[in-house]
Amino acid sequence: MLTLTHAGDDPRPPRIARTVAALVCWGVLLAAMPALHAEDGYELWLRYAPAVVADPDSHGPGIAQLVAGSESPVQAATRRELLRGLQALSGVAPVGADTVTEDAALLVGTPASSSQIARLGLDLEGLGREGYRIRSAIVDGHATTVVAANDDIGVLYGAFHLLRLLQTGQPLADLDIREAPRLQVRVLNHWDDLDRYVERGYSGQSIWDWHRLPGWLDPRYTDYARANASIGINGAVLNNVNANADVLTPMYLEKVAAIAGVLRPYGMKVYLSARFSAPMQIGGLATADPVDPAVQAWWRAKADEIYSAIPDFGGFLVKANSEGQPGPQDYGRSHADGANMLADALAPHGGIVMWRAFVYSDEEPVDRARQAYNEFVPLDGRFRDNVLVQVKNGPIDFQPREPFHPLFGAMPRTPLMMEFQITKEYLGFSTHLAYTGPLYEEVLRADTHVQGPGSSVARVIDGSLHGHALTGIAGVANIGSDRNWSGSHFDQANWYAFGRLAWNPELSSRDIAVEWTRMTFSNDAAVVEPVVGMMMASREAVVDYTGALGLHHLMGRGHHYGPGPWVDGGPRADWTSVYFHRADRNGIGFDRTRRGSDAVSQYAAPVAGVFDDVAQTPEELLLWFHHVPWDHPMRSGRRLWDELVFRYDRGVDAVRDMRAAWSGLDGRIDAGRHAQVAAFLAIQQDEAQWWRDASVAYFQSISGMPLPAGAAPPPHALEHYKTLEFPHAPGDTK
Ligand code: BDP
Repeated sequence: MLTLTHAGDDPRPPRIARTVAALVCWGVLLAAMPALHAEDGYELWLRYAPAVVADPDSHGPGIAQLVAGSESPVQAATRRELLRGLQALSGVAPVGADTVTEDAALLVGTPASSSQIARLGLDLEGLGREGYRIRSAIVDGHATTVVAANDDIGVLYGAFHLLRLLQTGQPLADLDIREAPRLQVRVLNHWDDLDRYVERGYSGQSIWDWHRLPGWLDPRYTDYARANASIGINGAVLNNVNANADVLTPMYLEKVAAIAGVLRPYGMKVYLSARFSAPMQIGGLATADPVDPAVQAWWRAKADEIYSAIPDFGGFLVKANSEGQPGPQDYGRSHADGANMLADALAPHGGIVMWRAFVYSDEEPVDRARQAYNEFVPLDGRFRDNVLVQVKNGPIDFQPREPFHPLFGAMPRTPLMMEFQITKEYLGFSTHLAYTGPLYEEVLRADTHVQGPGSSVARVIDGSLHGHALTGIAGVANIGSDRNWSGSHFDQANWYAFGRLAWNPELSSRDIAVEWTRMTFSNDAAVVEPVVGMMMASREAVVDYTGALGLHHLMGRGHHYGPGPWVDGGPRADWTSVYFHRADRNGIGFDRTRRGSDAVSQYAAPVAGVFDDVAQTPEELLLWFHHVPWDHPMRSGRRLWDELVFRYDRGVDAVRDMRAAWSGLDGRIDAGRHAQVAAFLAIQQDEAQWWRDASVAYFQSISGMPLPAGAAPPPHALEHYKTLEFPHAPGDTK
């Protein structure tokens, strides 16, 4: 007999109660036991720590029997993960079986892999390959939890969802979950070089051990794939956008194929950053002109070669004619010409091109914020169907706060994918606690108004606004060889949040923080509440102590470590801070209104109207769009200068509050992780203070205004801050 249960039914025979009681006892027992090994962050959010059962009655059935195939590599990975998770969470390994024959069973598979699932007749329509359902059901008379999908990979994603429910202490009773990703291509961009240096990386070397590949497959690659699959990330661009053509040589392609083999059972494809001039560097051609037949033939042959080694290769990511990288404009051709040439080479194999829109003129630009829009909007509709244009979240460069990029919504005939930065190049490297979930959420929810209210950036990239089938999102990875992967325990949350929002860009960053905290640290409310409170306040704290009110690009030159609001001169004006803040005796801010650079006009009329009007512009973006006098009245009643100083101080205070909250958790979090976070918070407090003092000293030297009452004068003269040097700061461009 196969029946679906409905909320309120209680089909469980008494035996189940015994199983539940046994499992709950185990759970409670294990929760009381100390961890068998020291926590070092390696296990990420997949620790599968025995759940603390606050209310045993609400815990629902445990899982006594596991019915999961292992015929395909994906099925085998799913089964392994479930066994590992269920055993660790409950202390009892579920009994494996071919069909459901007991209560408290877990049945996972597709209608093709399991006749019991086929007979359930679950509606799997519209779920695609990657979607899934999780359903409480009676299968052949037995109370069962079913994870079903159209394809093995959907089952794997569903299995991770189920494990997440268990890890976060949620009941397994009366489940009826239906999930499918809103975006198709959900990839990490590794800015990793072939010598294992990571550009803007703060967590050690690249995880790709190129020299030892393909002979040595570091088990870390499998754990990387597991972690990504658990949040639905389905691809990785293995090498830096500032690309070395060598990765396309046979020697490296063999290594790439080996990585692809490890990632494949977890639903991940590999992609490569392609250097546009590769036909010259490794192909012996005299040109890389995209209309040259020999160049086109070279790329076609290269694509054929790649696909013969990696049949499911994802495609190319390209940074062209940007910051000195070669590109089609070197030959008088457009970005579309370049992208289409590569797209044509990949199309027969089903590959895609992700062509970056992070471009700004080699000449002295009028306003760097306008450059990408000016170059790309005229190309709308001219890209092949297998091209995604990859746009950074804001018009400058991953700053702690930017308005959404004006390209979103402005290219209706071209699928645009989002590029977020997970590595914290501009938010304190890996020592500052800054949860980027709220930053991502703010951008995704921003309303472009291009088709009236409700035209969110999320709806631009998920294809629903303009009817695109191909959709995607990329995150610049913060992953390295550090034992804890991301350089700090809290930076793992940014990888996690990226994946969850890539799956569903309308999730709330707070909910994601709660989930992550429960899995990473503890289900204890006395931990969850303060930790989530810290996380949710943390990004705004960074904005405050590095430069609030829409200030941007104020960091040290080159390495981007610490404050540098005085940075001027050098090769180009738009690589300086003074270009962006435009502070002088009379005021501060970049006039991007219609009276200024007119960047506001790149937004749809209702948005442009708001940004053009100093009275309507949100104060968080005031100095992004307006140059205003130092005594400009603010909503707080303070004048601008006083408000700025107030915000610098507020940022430092927020870090102090985070430290206090964290020290209150001493004893509730394992000693190793607690100590490292505490030490990093101390670094953050010092550096927040440094940012504040240096910035206040600098801006005061320009404004000539007295410090507001109660504000402490910077302990050093401005000159002191200006002379600090950091010659070996990590992650700098080589
Ligand atoms: C900037 C980084 C630089 C990257 C560039 C990019 O400083 O290292 O190469 O972005 O995205 O933020 O291409």
